[in-house]
Amino acid sequence: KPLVFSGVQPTGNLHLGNYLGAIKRWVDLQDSHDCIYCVVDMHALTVMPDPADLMVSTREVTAAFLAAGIDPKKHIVFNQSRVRQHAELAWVFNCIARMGWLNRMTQFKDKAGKDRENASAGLFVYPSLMAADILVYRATHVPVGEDQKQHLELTRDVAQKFNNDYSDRIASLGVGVEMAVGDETVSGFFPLAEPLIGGPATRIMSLRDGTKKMSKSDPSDLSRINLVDDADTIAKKIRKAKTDPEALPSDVAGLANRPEADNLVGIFAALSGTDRETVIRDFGGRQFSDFKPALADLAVARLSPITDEMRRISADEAYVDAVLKDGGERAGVLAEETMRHVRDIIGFLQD
Ligand code: AQP
Repeated sequence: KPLVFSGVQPTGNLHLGNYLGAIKRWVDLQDSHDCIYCVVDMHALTVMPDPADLMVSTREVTAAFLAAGIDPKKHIVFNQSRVRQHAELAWVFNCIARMGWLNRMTQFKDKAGKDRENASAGLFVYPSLMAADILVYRATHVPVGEDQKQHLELTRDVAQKFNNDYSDRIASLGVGVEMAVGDETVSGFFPLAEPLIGGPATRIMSLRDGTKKMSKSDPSDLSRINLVDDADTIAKKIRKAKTDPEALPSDVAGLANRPEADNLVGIFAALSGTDRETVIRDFGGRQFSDFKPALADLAVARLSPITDEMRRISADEAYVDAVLKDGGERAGVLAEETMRHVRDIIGFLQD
């Protein structure tokens, strides 16, 4: 079975973008794949959260995974810092990745802002750690939102450079696997992991500005629907969502250059498990005053059971901690298996 890895940072309230772009799709992959889902607390450290907040968020994100339907017995759910091999492999990858590659990362540019000199070095090398998260399990598929595409490309570049730089060692130790690269079949140690980016919700936008992605760090709470919002709050945020004055178009082509309309239609499609075409077939020509209440009802119907379940699970701290501990132990075994090979390949002496 192909192996899936993905993660979410415990840096605040999870929102509809995290749910539709990532977590909901993780749930769908459970039957067909072996999955490792991670609360990436080491990534969260790049913005130095308050320690108490980090602990609360780590448990909350775990509760969201479980409430959304991820089965921690069949699959692995854990917090990243428990498995030290992520940090170990990230160091190796810091020595593989080139400054020029990291300099091109748009997420670093966005998050560091103008004051680059003051950004943490951790924020700069974030993509090396992300590559390590995936490759320490030699995962082949990574379901993420569109915003992570560039980081996934860097992960493939790191894997490819490692495979090339150490090709002789990989061959002499006999630890390579055959993989397809374009039309060729090549041998390498790390797979070139594929991003799974698809469906109507790859990039959910802010409810206040259809050109900005919905994000945890947006100062306006009205810009996002949080997974912990109650029904009234969800309905209010959708009612207040920015729109243009036109009715919905009669075909999807009419959504071009109408980012707010496109976003709300995409959210409806993702929540109802359909596509933009179906939503436009049902609502084309209707005013937002008709569409928004239908969207609010749908969002409440889909999210409320998850929110309730999240609250129930969060209240049982001992259970959440036990899930993370068990997942961490199982992940640690897999990660150590990879790292023993990596240490041999690069020439580190070990027992
Ligand atoms: N708006 C979005 N639409 C679709 N997918 C999204 N994701 C995030 N925002 C959207 C996906 O959610 C997963 C986890 O993201 P993360 O929390 O690890 O990182 P992030 O992208 O930094 O999340 P935020 O909410 O946008 O946080 P800030 O405000 O800190 O930047 C990823 O798969 C991501 O693609």
